[in-house]
This record gives sequence, structure tokens and C-alpha cells, in this order.
Amino acid sequence: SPENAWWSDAVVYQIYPRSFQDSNGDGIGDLRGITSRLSYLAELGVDVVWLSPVYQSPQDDNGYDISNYQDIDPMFGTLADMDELLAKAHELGIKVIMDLVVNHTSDEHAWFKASRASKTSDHADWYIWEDPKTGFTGGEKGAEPNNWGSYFGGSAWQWVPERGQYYFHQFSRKQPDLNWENPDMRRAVFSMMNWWMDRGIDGFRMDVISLISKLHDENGKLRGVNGSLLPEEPAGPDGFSSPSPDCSDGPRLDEFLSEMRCEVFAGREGFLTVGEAPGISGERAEHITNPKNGELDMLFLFEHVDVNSDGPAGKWGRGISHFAETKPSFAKYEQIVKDGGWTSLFVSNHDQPRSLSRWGDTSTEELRVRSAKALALTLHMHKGTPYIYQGEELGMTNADYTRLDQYQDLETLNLYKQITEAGIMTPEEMMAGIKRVSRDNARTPMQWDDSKYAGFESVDAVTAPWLEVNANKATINAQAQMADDNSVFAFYKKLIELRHTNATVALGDWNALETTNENVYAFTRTFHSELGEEKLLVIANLISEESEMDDSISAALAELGRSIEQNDVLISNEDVEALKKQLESGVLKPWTAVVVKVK
Ligand code: TEU
Ligand code: CA
Repeated sequence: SPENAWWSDAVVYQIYPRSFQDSNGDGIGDLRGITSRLSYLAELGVDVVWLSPVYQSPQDDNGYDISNYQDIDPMFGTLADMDELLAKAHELGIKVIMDLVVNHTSDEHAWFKASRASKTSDHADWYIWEDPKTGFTGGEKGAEPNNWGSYFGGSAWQWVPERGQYYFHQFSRKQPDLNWENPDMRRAVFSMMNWWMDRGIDGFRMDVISLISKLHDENGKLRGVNGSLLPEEPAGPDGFSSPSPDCSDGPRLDEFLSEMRCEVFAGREGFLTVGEAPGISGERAEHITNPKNGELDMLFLFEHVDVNSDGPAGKWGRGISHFAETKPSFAKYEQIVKDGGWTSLFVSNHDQPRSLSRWGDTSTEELRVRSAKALALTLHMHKGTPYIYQGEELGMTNADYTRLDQYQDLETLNLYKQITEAGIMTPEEMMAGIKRVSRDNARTPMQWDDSKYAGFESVDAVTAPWLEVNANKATINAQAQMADDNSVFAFYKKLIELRHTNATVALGDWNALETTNENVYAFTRTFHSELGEEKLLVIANLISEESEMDDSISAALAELGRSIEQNDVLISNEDVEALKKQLESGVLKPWTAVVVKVK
């Protein structure tokens, strides 16, 4: 069972290296910068650090386009810097996992250069190539093999005259999809993974791993279910259809993942594998993460962050959302765990807007702190493995940008063009969407202190940070929060400590309480040991108004048999006297959140 794994009570911290700490004043975060901040992570108490990609890359998608897997991009440092980071992290008891991006490479990778050069090269079939549509010569509009669009805008097909063929790219045209049907390609990927494991890393976060197997025919050619034609789905208003139904959770995914487990991880211990898995159902997630199937330790599923994103403008047209809307998704994730699998728990990463800006209240400093703690408590009290994205532990917020030219993310810039040109949104509407959901919201430099560049780089650096620092560094920064016992940072530290020290928090069964007031989220965690049963009751009011508590919550609270005292409260953003009043009157203050030990 996953409960026996070393990581069953672990907390993972994600670093986006570009934006974490710059050590040499070129405006870009780097490995030496990270190494210099490891003591901060040790103080916070995290067990594992996940580094977004630092490999050699033309940086079309900030490193998710890799041109050489077995070297560090000079922008981030050297292999020696990586070795030093690993050694220092391990000294502090922190494991390090790297991002593994093997659904695609950069178009500047040697494998792709060989593949595009000719149809007969050794690497000819390492990527996914198709002829132009019948009746077309190729390269002209309408000649693409089908109408699939790339997630980053435009067609998913790119014409290459040398081969007289198109290659397939689900992401940017500088990110051609690898052909996992090719066994030589798979062997090369596994050998690269072994090289990194042997170098001392502790595992991988696997980028869009759910997309590596596509629908294909018996010759391994990308084909629809009817075997002869590429599937052509109905197009959206931009003229493209999504490749997702035919390219996610494909027929050989389990086989590829088991093969990887055998080829890379068999005989190793103390590692962690987490797969990014858009398009995977709850049942399939349980299968993939159930240890008896030997695939992956856990997955990132996206249902909770994708809520309200299915209009014609996708996430860009998403309105205001409430965290309570994610309850059904968390129930699904907890079911995966109940059934013998495992789940990761996250509200932020480098692709999402800041969770606090999306779901919390940043209108006053008091509400910012209160709502950041309520969201953190709620997430961390689930069963699974919590992930903290850099700056989340400080309650960092979305970028404060007002102009398009302040953004750099290729998805943001491409989709601005595509959505406004197709008339799906006006430029004003799209700018509002970008302000809410652009990936750059999470990529602004880490706020270490209130100095000119927030401590991300030194004040006298000649080159400014690659992405503008948020002006609220003056109030939101690590230095201030580390000195304050009531800070968001101190609260995260306590949540992590609870997971390490309290078996019920790490391993207790999760059960939702039925509530009619949807703004209140309540669940229990129950753990049986030789000492008997321990039961925790988690209550959170997820809005900026008072909320009435349901009777089901009062009933669960009544198991305590008396009114609550300081010792019954494991953690809260409210003091015990205030809690007593609210729990007895049944009216919760805005964002009150608490874990009560009722048994
Ligand atoms: O993201 C995959 C993914 O599903 C994204 O399309 C995500 O949904 C989108 O960015 C949200 O707007 C992974 C990486 O996390 C992302 O940074 C990369 O750009 C992408 O893969 C391609 O490698
Ligand atoms: Ca640097």
C-alpha cells in the first residue's frame, strides 16, 4: 500500500528556477541561487524539492523544450552546480526530483535534427510524421493532416519541406512530440533517466506523461479508432479541434509506464515519481498509482483547477471562482486513495494563477492572511501528498501587470492573438482574462525581502529580473514573515510539521460531512492504532462572509462531549476564544478554518 512508502507523510516544494534566486545578476534565477536558499526550505520543513526544467534549452517554453537532456543550460549553471545543489540538499535531508519532459523535445534536439533531415535516417521515426492531406502538395493552408490545434495556439502540425511531411506538436512548434511507439526512442529516454538517477537525483516529475501514448494502428502510426484515417474532431470557433480525446491516456500508456518502472526504477529505493496527468479519469488514476500495478507513485489531476474553464474561450473566459466548487474534485481524488491508489494535493504551480488570487481574498492584508491560511489548511488536511509552489507559503499573489508587453509566456501571447483575432473575446476581455489566469502570474520573482528586486537579485545588479517583481513585495516577503509567528509562512511550517508528527493527518481515512451550506467545507480524518481511534474534524468557511454551520458539523463537534479548549485545536487561523464563540453560535467568521481533535 502507498501508506508504507517513505513519501506517505512527505511534503514537496516546487521551484521554478528562473524565478527563485539569481546568483550572478543576469536577471535569471539559477542553480547556485537555489543552493544558497536551501536553508530556507529546511526551515520550512519540506522533504522534497521539485525543480522545473534546468536542462539545455532554447527556452521557447521556459525550459519545457529540451535540446539536451544530459546537460544544464548555461543560463542556470553547470553540471557541477547541479552536483553541489544535490549534495547540499541531501545534507539537509531534502530530496531533489527533476522535471522529465519526454512527451516532446525541442526542435533543436539532435534527435529531431536527425529525424527532420530525411525519411531514412536512424531517427526518422522518433517523432510523429504525416503526409499532407490527399490532394494537397503540403505547406499550404488546409494541407495539414487534420484540424488538430496546438495547446499553445495554431495548428498542431508543422510542415518540413526536407521530408515533404508534417510533424505533430501538441505544444509549441518548437516542441515536437516524440513517437513512443519506437522502442529505440524509449531505450534512449530510459538510459537518460538512469544517468540522472545514478548521478544522485531522487526521482522525477513527469511532464504531460498521460499524453505519451496516442491512438495508433498496428504499424504504430497515429490513427483513429477506425484504423485508416486520422481522427478529425468538430472544430471550435478558432477553426481547430483538440487532440486530447485521441492523444491522452492512449492504449499503451500502462505498458510504457511499467516498462519505465522496470528499466529505470527496479532495484532503486527512496525515489519518487509523480506524473502530470491531464485527461486521466479517477479510475485510471487509481490504476496507475496503485503500487500493485508498478507504474507511478502519484499523479497531478486537473479537474479542480479546470473548474469553469469550458466556455469557447477556455480558461481565459473563466469568471470569478469559489474554492467550494472544487469539493467534488477533491472527493474524487480521495476516492482514488481509498481504493488503493494515491494522489498529489495542489492548488498552485507554474501553469496556474496564484491560488490566493483565484480563491482567496486579497482586498485587505488581514483577509489575505486569513484566506491564505484557510486555503492552506483545507488542502493540507486531505489525505495525499501536498505540493507547495514557491511563494505560496508567503501568500504571494498574481502579477500586478496592466499591459500585454509585461507578459512573456508564449501561451499568453499566442492565445491573446488567436482568441482576439477569431473574435472570441475583445482585447479588453482577453486582457482581463490574462490578468486572472496567465501563467506569468505564478512566475514573477520570489519575494525574499522588500528591496528593489525583492532579494531575487542584488539591488545593484545591472540587469533587471526577466519578469517584473510584484510591487507588493513591500508587504509580502519571506524576511518579514519568517520573523512573525502569525505569518502565512509560519502557518505552512506548522502544517508540514503536523503531517510529519501526526499519523492521522498523514494516513487517517478521509470522509466528507454532508453540508447544505456549500461555502463551508467540512470533513473528518480517522486513524486507528493500538492506542485506539483518533478523529480530526476539519472545518473551513471558504468565503469572505459569515457562514452558518450545518447541523452535521455541530453533531461531529459534539463527539468531543464538551466545549473546545486550546489542546483540542491542532491548528487554526483563529484563537480559541473566538473559535468557541463561533462554533457554539454556529456562525463562522469569514475564512475561519480549524482542525479540532474530537476523539
Ligand atoms: O503543462 C501541461 C499542460 O497541461 C498545460 O497545457 C497546462 O494545462 C497549461 O499550461 C495551463 O494553461 C506542462 C508544463 O507544466 C507546462 O509548463 C508546459 O508548458 C507544457 O507541459 C509543455 O511542456
Ligand atoms: Ca542568473
